[in-house]
Amino acid sequence: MSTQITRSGAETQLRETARRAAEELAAESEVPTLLLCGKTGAGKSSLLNAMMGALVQEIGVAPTTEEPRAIPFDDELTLRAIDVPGFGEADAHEAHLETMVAHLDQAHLALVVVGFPDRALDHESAFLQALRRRFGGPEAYPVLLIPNKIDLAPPARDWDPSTFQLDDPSSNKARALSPWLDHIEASLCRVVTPRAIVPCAAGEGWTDTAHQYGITALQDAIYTALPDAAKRYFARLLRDEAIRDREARRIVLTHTAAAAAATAQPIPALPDAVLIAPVQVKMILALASIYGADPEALDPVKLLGPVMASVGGPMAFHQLSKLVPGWGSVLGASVAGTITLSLGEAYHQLLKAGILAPTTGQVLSAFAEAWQLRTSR
Ligand SMILES: Nc1nc2c(ncn2[C@@H]2O[C@H](COP(=O)(O)OP(=O)(O)OP(=O)(O)O)[C@@H](O)[C@H]2O)c(=O)[nH]1
Ligand SMILES: [Mg+2]
Repeated sequence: MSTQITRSGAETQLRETARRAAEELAAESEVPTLLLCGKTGAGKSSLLNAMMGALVQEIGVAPTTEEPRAIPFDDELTLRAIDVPGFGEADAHEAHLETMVAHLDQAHLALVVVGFPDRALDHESAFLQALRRRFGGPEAYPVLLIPNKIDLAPPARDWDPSTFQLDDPSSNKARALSPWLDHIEASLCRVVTPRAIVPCAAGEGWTDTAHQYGITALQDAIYTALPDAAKRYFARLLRDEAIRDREARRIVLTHTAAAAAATAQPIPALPDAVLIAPVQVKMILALASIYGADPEALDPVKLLGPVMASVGGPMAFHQLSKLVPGWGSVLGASVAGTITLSLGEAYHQLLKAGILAPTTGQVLSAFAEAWQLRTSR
């Protein structure tokens, strides 16, 4: 076997590895889908808009269709929200309940929204009972409970979300909310254990950020409750730095574990760097996609060339191997893991800085920094 890999041969191989990784990523990815549940006027559409920071659903408009609708987000990306109009309307409740439960399979989680000061929760409770019957145990299906419109608790005029604290006993509003929140919990949590209870104020419109409360906590709770397959897409969609950081960390750790596993049993005659390269390629493409880069449209040589010693050139190889003893031959699981971890952290920092196609020099210095931080601990 020739050890002399030509540069163009390496590029072709890298493109092929990247193409396969992009295909795998696309196949593993799911569009986040939320089932919205709650009476008309509870603020379902308002919460969705506040969370997305955009008008994705009309507010305060009487439902025009009895069919559940999936709501696209923008031309390129979609957040699917299944909104079943007519929840809790006396004459049609049974039929709606069935429709909603039938749609739970298509959704990743259900949001149950209750608007202050609603205390009549029989329909919400019936929905959760039906959900529980359909899926078994009290925690079998992810549910988020959203007490909304907390700004309306008396004194309604006294609303400053930047200083408001739900557990402040000296706040009249917090004292007025407490029995209402307890009532929601007592009525609904004994049916299903929600993944989180997130008190919110959606404001009077999605641009009314000065009066919103709990929206970041809502984004966070949804991210946490989504299955892994939908998390990356959600992080890309939200454009929220904290959630993107969380997702980047998740991606880097998952691939670090995969790289360590790939090298745990050395395969004779195959340098470990060859074994972990596909894992690293996939990790970097996944990271790039959080920041809006489409893995299929990226030029993998530009993005990944700098880390692949054979493509990045002898200089890159030399500098990397100075940092990483044994690079290119046998690495061992912990070194392979640390290389992958450092590489992931390096690319994450570059992507955060808006660098989608870094130069060899940029990757090397970001990698060196991450590597030194990791190995000096
Ligand atoms: N003060 C206040 N008003 C809110 C809040 N959330 C929603 N609203 C208002 O309540 C009304 C109903 O909100 P929507 O978001 O349309 O309620 P919905 O649950 O989507 O209602 P349907 O689509 O009819 O099922 C609108 O006038 C909103 O501006 C909130 O947190 N505080
Ligand atoms: Mg609505």
